Amino acid sequence: MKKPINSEQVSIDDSVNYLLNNQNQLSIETVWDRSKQQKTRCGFGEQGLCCHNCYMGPCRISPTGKGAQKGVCGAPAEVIVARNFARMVAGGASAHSDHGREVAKTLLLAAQHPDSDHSIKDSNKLKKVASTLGLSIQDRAKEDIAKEVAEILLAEFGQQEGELSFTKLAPVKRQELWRQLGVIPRGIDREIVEMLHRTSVGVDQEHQNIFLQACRTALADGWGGSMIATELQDILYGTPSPIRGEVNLGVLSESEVNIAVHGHEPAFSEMLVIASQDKELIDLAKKHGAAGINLVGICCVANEILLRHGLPVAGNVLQQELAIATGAVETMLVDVQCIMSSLPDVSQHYHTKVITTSPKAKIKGAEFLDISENNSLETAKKIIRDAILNFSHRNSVDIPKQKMDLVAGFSHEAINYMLGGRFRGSYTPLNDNIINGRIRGVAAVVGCCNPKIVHDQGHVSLVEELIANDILVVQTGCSATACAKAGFLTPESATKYAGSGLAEVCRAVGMPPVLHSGSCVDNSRLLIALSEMVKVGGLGDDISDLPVAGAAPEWMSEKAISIGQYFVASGVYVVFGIGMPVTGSSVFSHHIFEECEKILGGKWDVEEDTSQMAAKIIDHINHKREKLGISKGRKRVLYDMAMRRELKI
Ligand code: NFS
Repeated sequence: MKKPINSEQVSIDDSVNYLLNNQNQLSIETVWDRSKQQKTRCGFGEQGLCCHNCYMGPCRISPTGKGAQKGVCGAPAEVIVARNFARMVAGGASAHSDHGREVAKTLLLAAQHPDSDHSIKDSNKLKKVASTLGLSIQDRAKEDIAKEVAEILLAEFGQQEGELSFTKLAPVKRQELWRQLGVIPRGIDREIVEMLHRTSVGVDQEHQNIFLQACRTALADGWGGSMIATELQDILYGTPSPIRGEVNLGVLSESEVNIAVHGHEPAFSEMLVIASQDKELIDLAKKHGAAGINLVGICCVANEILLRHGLPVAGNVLQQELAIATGAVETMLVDVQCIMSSLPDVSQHYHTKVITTSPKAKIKGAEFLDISENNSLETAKKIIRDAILNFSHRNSVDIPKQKMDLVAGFSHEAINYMLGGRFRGSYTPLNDNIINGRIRGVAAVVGCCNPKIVHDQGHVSLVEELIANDILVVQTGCSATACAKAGFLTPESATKYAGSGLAEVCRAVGMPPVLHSGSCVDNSRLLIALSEMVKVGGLGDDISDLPVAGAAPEWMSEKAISIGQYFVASGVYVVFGIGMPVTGSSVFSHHIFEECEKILGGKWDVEEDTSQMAAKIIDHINHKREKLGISKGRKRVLYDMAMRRELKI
């Protein structure tokens, strides 16, 4: 049943509600206004039944069975739905992977030009990645190793045959299954191109076969493009470890020059971090009446600079326009992905300058600044200088007071270290606590926000219920930001919100019950963590044996579909909120919601009600525990409305 959207309440975050009330008076259009203007969504599109892959159409299939049941080419509903779904996977995989490609190019630059602005920060991680690739590391300069690592991984984008190197990190049984099914990815670009080819008119016409290539494409993302992005970013900028930070629009400063970075690629943000600490620039800011320079982040790039530098996060994807509407942002820098075309329009009402730094993403009304790789630090300094000069152009400033403390930085290395200590770092204590039942299981709650439902509520209410049921939650992306704002990402929240078993473990280790592992490409960290859990032993011999699940309660992006698909193909039960554009075909829905579990050990599910979603995850985890023989009769604690605290941020 569809939940009604409360027109009064668009968010559980009071900073959002506060600014929306204010900006309404200024008649600024936001994502919620535009969402409302769309009125009822196209039912064919919502269920995946519209095909515009050729111009004999667009064709649409009647879900009631009364109208056309085939496209002009003869494609039935399940083929049309499968093709549309697979193209979303390809779109998402391309976004993460093109990001990964840029990181690999930056690593190559850092290796070949140690005097450039980019350098190798984490030699240990470099050696680890090099050994995964089978390279000898003895007596070699780090630049030499990095050059070879970058060249090998860059070649994997265009590789035609073979297997992507990082797939070796998966449990052996999983690799064998992938080989047997013919879904082990050969080359990253190759799988995406083949997916697009096979879903163009008149090619692959069997929904199961389309789904398998969608698995291979998604695996090329999770164990390829995204993992390359994550691993090489760690080499260049440091592997995250627990770090304190602050979140929500209240991190914007009334007295300082505010510069917001928004998007996904951390290369240039890292330059801004260095530049923002430049004494000359801080002095210049003071000369112009500001108390200092405040660099904040929005969306996934915020998670990158939070995890590595503890810099504040101003908000998640639906808060990008509102950051400008505070009147306190001198400059907003955007690169790629999740950036709304409306930002320059909103900025017209204020003094904010919107600058796009990627030649791949020009935006009408935004200034485009070409960041040449060789002088990016100088460019970063220039941007900050301009922002300082813009400080005096502020009109009225209205920053909501909401902000919250958090601890982030739980890379899989950090989890290893935290649980097992420096000398015997391992996942054994986590597995032990799952086996002894203190921790019931692990859930990854990730993904976007979507104005179709109350902002942040899906993430927060789901996670609240999961941790109350002793499920350790790992998070990335906008979902992590939502839960951070709700206060779940502090060690103290274990006592407040977690069930007694999980709370006990968290208190012993000093960790929150909700672990922030980074941006969306960092979901690849979770794949490695799951593989480590299998390798440690005691919980089966494949990812599909683990008592774990994945969820994206407020998803909207193609990237989320690709992430979901690579988790399913890796053996995980994945449940999405809002709805999924596959429900128009009962045949394809049955395949991905039921049948595929027999093939892959993982499957998709969709559930709009977050309490039901929590119930499904808990039931699934209990079922896996039973199969492992570690259930000890644990039942789900029903979490009724009386037990639920008022969900407010
Ligand atoms: Ni990922 Fe969604 Fe975007 Fe990041 Fe946020 S919307 S799928 S979380 S910022 S990519």
